[in-house]
This record gives sequence, C-alpha cells and structure tokens, in this order.
Amino acid sequence: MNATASSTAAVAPSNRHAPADASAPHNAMANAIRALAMDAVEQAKSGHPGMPMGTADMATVLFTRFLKFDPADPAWPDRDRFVLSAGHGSMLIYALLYLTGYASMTLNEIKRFRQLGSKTPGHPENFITAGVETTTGPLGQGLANAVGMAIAEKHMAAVFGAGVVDHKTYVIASDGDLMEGISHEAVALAGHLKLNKLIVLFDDNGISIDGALSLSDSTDQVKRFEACGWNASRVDGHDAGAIAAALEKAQSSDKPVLIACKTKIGYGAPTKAGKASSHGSPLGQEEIKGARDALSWEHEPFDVPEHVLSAWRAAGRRSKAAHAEWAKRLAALDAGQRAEFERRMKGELPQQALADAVRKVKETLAATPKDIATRSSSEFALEALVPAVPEMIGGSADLTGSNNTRTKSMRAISAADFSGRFIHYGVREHGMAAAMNGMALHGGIIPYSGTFLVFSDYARPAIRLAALMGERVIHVMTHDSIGLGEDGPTHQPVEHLAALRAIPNLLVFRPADAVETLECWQLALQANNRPSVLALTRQALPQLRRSLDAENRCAAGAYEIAAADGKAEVSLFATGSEVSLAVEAQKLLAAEGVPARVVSVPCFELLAEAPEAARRTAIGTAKVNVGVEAAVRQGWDAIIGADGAFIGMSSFGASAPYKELYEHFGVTPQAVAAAALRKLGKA
Ligand SMILES: Cc1ncc(C[n+]2csc(CCOP(=O)(O)OP(=O)(O)O)c2C)c(N)n1
Repeated sequence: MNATASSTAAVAPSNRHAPADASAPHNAMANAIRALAMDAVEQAKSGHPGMPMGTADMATVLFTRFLKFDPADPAWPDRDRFVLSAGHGSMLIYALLYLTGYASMTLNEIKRFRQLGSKTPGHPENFITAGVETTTGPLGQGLANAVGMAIAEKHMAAVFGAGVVDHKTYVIASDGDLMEGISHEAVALAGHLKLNKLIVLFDDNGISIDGALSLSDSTDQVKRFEACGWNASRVDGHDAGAIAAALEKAQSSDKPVLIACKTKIGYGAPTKAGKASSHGSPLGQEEIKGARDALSWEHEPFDVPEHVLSAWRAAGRRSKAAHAEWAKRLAALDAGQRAEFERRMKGELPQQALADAVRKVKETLAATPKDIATRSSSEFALEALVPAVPEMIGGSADLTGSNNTRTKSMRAISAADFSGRFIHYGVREHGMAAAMNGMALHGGIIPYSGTFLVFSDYARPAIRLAALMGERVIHVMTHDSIGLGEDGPTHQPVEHLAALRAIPNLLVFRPADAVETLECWQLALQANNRPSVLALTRQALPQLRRSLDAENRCAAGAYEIAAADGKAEVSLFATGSEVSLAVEAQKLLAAEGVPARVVSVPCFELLAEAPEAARRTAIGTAKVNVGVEAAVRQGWDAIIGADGAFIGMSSFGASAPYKELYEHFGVTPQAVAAAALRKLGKA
C-alpha cells in the first residue's frame, strides 16, 4: 500500500466509523471547537486560536469516528493514545476533552484557560490534565513521544497478547513539529520499525509564526515520509469525508501513516484566516464576531448548544462497549499474566525479585571484588537486574559496546519481532530520549538507554521534559570525564554534570565503584516519579567497598566512605572516578599528620533532599572542605561552601592517554592534598 498525492476519497468510510450522531452535522461539532478556542483565548487575552480552528475538522473526524477512548476512564490501558504534538494549539485538546465528557474538564476550566491552578495551562501538561497523554509545547517532542508509545504498544502486545493490548497512537503535528530536527530521528525510527499503528495527521497549513512557510521551508513532507518508510497521502483538511477515508485506509496500513491535511489556519476568521496573525494572539472582538457569522455560529461565548454538546457526549461514549469487552478479555487472562500486566501498568516494581537480585550481586562483589570501569559494573548489575525486572527495555544510540547496556540474554526489538528487550536506536540521542518518554508514558515499561555523557546535550530537551512530567526513564551515560582519554575534548564532558544537575526533578548519579553502581541502579529503578542519569566511567576503578553491606548507602546522596584516623581536619568530597583519587589523597594527608575523611557524593539531589541531620553528618565539621570532580566547579559550593577548595576542570579537556590528562589538568591526589594543606595554612 502506498497512497500518494491524490488518494483523497479512495476508500469510503465503513459503518464502524460512521458519524456518531447524524443529527448534529459535522460542521456544527467542529465549529464548537473553533468557538471555544476563540472565546477562551480572547478571555485569557493570550493563546493560539489559529491552530485549533484549522484542525477542528480533522480532530472532529478522529474523535467522533476513530479514536478509541473512554472519558470515564482516562487511564484505560487499551485506549488509543492521542498526542497533540503542536502543543501551542492546546485549546484544541481542552475543547475536545470538555466536549467528549471528561469530568475534570468543565466549562469553567475552559473559561480559566491559562490561569494559575487551572486544568487548562498554556500548553498541555499531562500531570495537570486528565486525558492529556504527554506534555507538549517544545515542537517535535510529542511526535517523538508518540513513536515511543507505538513501540511500547507493540512490545506489550507481544508480551501480553493482542487481546489486552491492541491500540493505535494518533498524532496531530504542525509544520513546526516537522521542521524540528528531532522529527527526523523519530520519523526514521518509526519507519524502520514499521510502526503501522502510528498515524500522524499533519496540519499542513503552510503558516508559521514568521509568516508563510515558504520563507523558511520547501520540503515535500509526503515524499520525505515515504522516503522514511511511511505511507503518506494528502487530503483536504476541511473535507470530513476525505479525512475519514484516509483514516479508514490507515487502519490496515503496513507502515506508519502520515496524512497531510491541507488546512487554513484560523479557519472561519474573516480577515485573519490563512495568515500568521491568527497563530498566536487573540483574534479580537470584531474578528470573532465575523468568524461567528462566517461559521453560522450564533451562540454566545462559551455556549455550546445542547444538541451539539449531546452529539459530542455521544461520541465520548462510543468506546464503552469496546472497553467492557476489553475488561472481559483481561479478566479471562491467566491469573498470573493478569497480575503481571496490572503490576506493570501501575508502575510497581517486582520488589522481591529486585531485592534478591541486588543482594546476590552484592554478595558476589564482596566475595570477588571487581576493579573495573563503572560502565562494566553497570553491565554486571544489569545481568542480574534485567531478568528480575522484566519491564526494563534497554537500548543505545549506536554505542552498545561502549555503553554496556545490552546484557547477554537481551534480544533486539525489530519490525518483525517486538518481544525483544533491547532497542538499537541508531545515532539518534534526541529521538531516543523522547521515545523513552513515550514508552514510560504508555506504561508497562521502564526504558533505559545509553550514550556518551557529552551527548546528553543532544538529548537534553527530552530529558528536561521527562523531569517535568516525572517519568521514570534511565539514561546510562558513559565516558563521563577526561578519563575517557584519547578521544579528546569533543568527547570529554566538563560542564555536563553541572548542566544536568541544574534540571529540577532529575537524579544525576555518579557512582564510584561496582557496589555504588549497583546501588545507583537500584535507586534509579525505585524512583518511579522522576528520571535518572547514571554517569559512568570508561576507565577502570578500584572497588572501594569490599565488604558486604546490605544497606544502600547511596540513598543518602553522600556518605563517609573512608573515615579519618582521629578527628578529621579535612573533609574530601568526591564523585565517581575521583573518589578513589580522594582516598589516595587521604593517605598523603595522613603522612603529613592531617586526619582527613573521604565522603563519596554519588547523588547531589538525594543529598539535598536528605533530612537536615543526615546532611549535616555527611558534610561534617572539618576545618577544611575540598571537592574533587573532573568537571567544572559549578554546583559544588552547596557542599563544600564558598570557602572550600575544588580540584577539577576549568577548561575543555585534551586528547591523550587518560592518566596523562589527569596529571596535565592537575586532578591528582597530590593536588588534592596540597590544596587541603594550603587551606589549613600548612603549606
Ligand atoms: C522547539 C520549539 N521552538 C520554538 C517554539 C515556538 N513556536 C511555537 S509555535 C511555532 C511555529 C508555528 O508554526 P506551526 O508549527 O506551523 O504552527 P501553526 O502556526 O500552524 O499553529 C514556534 C516557532 C516552540 N514551541 N518549540
């Protein structure tokens, strides 16, 4: 199947997707969206009316004839996912949620558009508004989230069967979504994996903020998507029959589907339709009056007449029977399978299996300590964690052998078989991170991935959104400092730890040895309401914690890993590879008669959250504090104080064997000891 250009009405809509209620014609239902969008933006004196007015027809066809959803149960696991990737058009989804009968989306909430504490914030936020699947606004992210959702659907269906997992992922995307670079990563991955249950309605209105799209873009999106392995077609985005026909055809596609819907932004506005002026500001009273006339919508602001509202509410009840049938199929599932499905969808960990796996690895490490790179320690931990936590789906952005994220038993996910648990994301860090968000949002999966820490910048916008949404995704980021050596400054992160620590609600772990790496993995898995980064080394490190310790010491964020011989005059704080370096410095100081303690700080955020007393104990009361991290100082003053000494990086790195680099940049035990002695006035 390969529908191009003129496929407009190739397939007649089937009865299954017939209009919900013939008594309220399509136009009136679509106009209800347009009117609510105009009125809410006008009332707020802020917002984007053009997009919802232009996409009202496609959204009406989708929500009244195709989308499987139940407003009474927004979290129904087998609902179709709908992603409004063009989040600036948020009034579209708020209007749809109100009209179809989501209880929490009242008319009052529509009237409170963009106000503090409302369910109708400026851009859709999934943690604020029931029925919003993902937080959108940064263009391109929603589309890439949808790719992850579609992967998650395929995987969960492969594991639990199509009886309980069989839904589609629909997206409305704009020119801006498709111009963003992330869209290429997402679209190419979706095409490669033949995600045929992913259907994108492209709001092809040829307008963006600066004016006509022709100012900045001349891509043939249909050809572009086809080149990426999609079925793509063009339709008149205001012809309900044509939209329905294209959606009908999409139902049985063998590839992901793009439907480019030619629309007019601000449809109905007498002077602003088709113009950038309808994109992002209130239309104004005159224009709204003209639009009401043009659309033959004679109702007062925020007034949706009863027959239109009841037709919409009927559309909202369309999937009740499907929901009930699904519940029966779930109930008929083998009890163990059902419990497992429900556990995974709730995001609950298999506590006992996880605890057992952690204990076993700790026992092994105590019996036979491992002086290995933390990326290898991570692999060692994963060999036990992956079988214990079946919802973990690993991956890498083409650095599998370097990130050590694929365990021996993991099979790769492919277009032919989604039952595997490892994803070759290709060289697509941004698309990977956004797809992981989509998988976590879908439910049933804990995605983890791999790339180099320096490339966290390529994934940062998606990591930020994971943190905002509070999604459990885990990023393994290896080669975490100049310690990676010869690849040089392009590959050596110096500012990245600070930059990641600046993101609220993100846990940044930098474990010091094999035991800490395991503990940080455990904490990342247990953090069910936020993402984590594990910053891991390329170079080998000694296992500092050699005796069996059941307690997860990293949970405190920081702890004394090597006590002073006597009352400490110096506290040496370090993370990751620099903890063993601090331990060497401790010996040098001891030789000078200066007792020093070493505090490992695997996670700044957990330290900041620790109870005051625990935090004080970890920080201690030594005269002198020294921080050691092969990275910039920014952020360290919260631990060592403005008076503390810091040994780290204040420039980019260089290309050389790593031991020479540590010498060259002065990140050495000698430098640490000397800094402490200077602060004590002893040197
Ligand atoms: C990553 C990102 N960059 C910039 C913006 C600001 N912005 C919001 S909408 C938009 C483009 C508008 O064009 P289009 O996507 O076609 O939407 P339409 O005008 O059709 O509503 C831009 C640049 C954004 N939201 N996200």
